[in-house]
Amino acid sequence: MKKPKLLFTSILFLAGLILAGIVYAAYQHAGDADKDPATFLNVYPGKAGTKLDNCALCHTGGKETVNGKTTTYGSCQWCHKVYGYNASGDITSTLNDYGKAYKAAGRNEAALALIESLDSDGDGYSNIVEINANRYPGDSNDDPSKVVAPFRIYTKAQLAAMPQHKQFMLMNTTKSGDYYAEYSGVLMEYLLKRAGAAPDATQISAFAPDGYAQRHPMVDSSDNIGKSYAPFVIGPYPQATYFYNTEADKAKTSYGWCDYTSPGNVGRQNGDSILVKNGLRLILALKADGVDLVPGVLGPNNKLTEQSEGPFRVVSPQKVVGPPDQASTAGNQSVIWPYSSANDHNAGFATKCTTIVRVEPLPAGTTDIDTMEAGWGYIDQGKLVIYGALLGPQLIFPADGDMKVNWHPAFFKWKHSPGIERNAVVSYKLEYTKDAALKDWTSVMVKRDKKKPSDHFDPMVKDNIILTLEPNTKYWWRVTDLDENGGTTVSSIYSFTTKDKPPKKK
Ligand SMILES: [Ca+2]
Ligand SMILES: [Ca+2]
Ligand SMILES: [Ca+2]
Repeated sequence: MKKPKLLFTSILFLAGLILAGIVYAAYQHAGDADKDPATFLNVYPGKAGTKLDNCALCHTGGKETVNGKTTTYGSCQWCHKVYGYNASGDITSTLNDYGKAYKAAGRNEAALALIESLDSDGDGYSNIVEINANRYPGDSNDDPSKVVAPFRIYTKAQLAAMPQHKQFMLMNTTKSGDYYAEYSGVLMEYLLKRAGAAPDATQISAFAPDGYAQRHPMVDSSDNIGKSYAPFVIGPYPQATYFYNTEADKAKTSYGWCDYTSPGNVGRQNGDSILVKNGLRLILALKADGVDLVPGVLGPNNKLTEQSEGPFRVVSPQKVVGPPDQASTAGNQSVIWPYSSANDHNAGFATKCTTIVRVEPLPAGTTDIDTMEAGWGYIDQGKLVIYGALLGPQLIFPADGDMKVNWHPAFFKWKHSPGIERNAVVSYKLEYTKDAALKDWTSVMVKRDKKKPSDHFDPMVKDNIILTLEPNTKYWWRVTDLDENGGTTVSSIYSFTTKDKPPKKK
């Protein structure tokens, strides 16, 4: 699919703020919110599809503490909380310092030029320097000195080769119509482990190229309910009950709201328990009812067409088990299962056309990948990016803090990142420095030598390298890998000190 020119313009910015529904609200919006991203792209056409072409350019995330637990929200969710789906809140309170400067300068193309020389977020880099470097001018934690966070890329074939989990389940929407289906794919918990997600990661966010984003805490908690609820990654959801009623059945009544045509419905009766091997889980679905998910296609109104949700969709079961409820927009609510905002509309948390999974928090000194990389092209190519808190190569020798290390020759050894097969590494970059400020690195590229796969000194076989250093000197070192899909991760930084020169023999 070709990316429509104005796609991001019309969808990403302030996505979903204006509409009344929760389900897929981020896929659609209207009115004033379209104006500002168009203005930005008129002045900076080269920024279309970059990470700056997003709500986060002008809007901030936020934190909320409830019962002593602080939850952090991305810019989309924060706007939803503060501004509300009915636009009743104060939108200006969600603006970051760049957004405020733009508003104060007149909120037009001239305003953007006027504020170029300012350093709105006070991080030491002017707005235009940050924009040129694809760094957020309204986020002091993002600046041109940051490097792109570690990432892995998975192809559909690789995902399909992982253990597949099947679950027959209800997809309860707010207003689009409900259905039962058997979704199958990779457990998100398993996928993150395979990608080498850091053990201290707290949550992930799933992104679609139209700007829809949904966060998922790694573990559930008792206060993960109500307005701030988000489906969790690790462990099973409650066993579900099958709800059937002829009144709800689209095939039986003119005002029915649930599609019971999936083959998995056959033989089930109202009130039956739905048994799922290994339990209902948060999955990255590849198939529904055994058929590959239809890759995302935008309709004429810039919304995903009804049936397109693939090639990958994060699918979240209900945490609060309940029946399919009537659409919120239906006039007739005198039905067996009327709409209730208290019901778990799990389909609304299930990110259609997921191309990016961010593992949070981002490691210190890193910044978001550029979303253009993982945009609509990734839908067409069937690729998924996982980035953020991923473990890189594991350094072995010299160990951190080692003293009296041989320098002539110096021997380095490491192990491939736990997020990758050893033979999927294309090259390593080993860097070392004497600079305690960790700025002036010397790098050595280490490539697989296919002609000499058994060479003792081939670091692709041994994951090691031998260099000559200086005596009695403190060094720092790190290793960055590059995998066959173009993904890259970096190790921790270790330090060591070389031994003295031996005394001269007489
Ligand atoms: Ca700045
Ligand atoms: Ca900045
Ligand atoms: Ca419903």
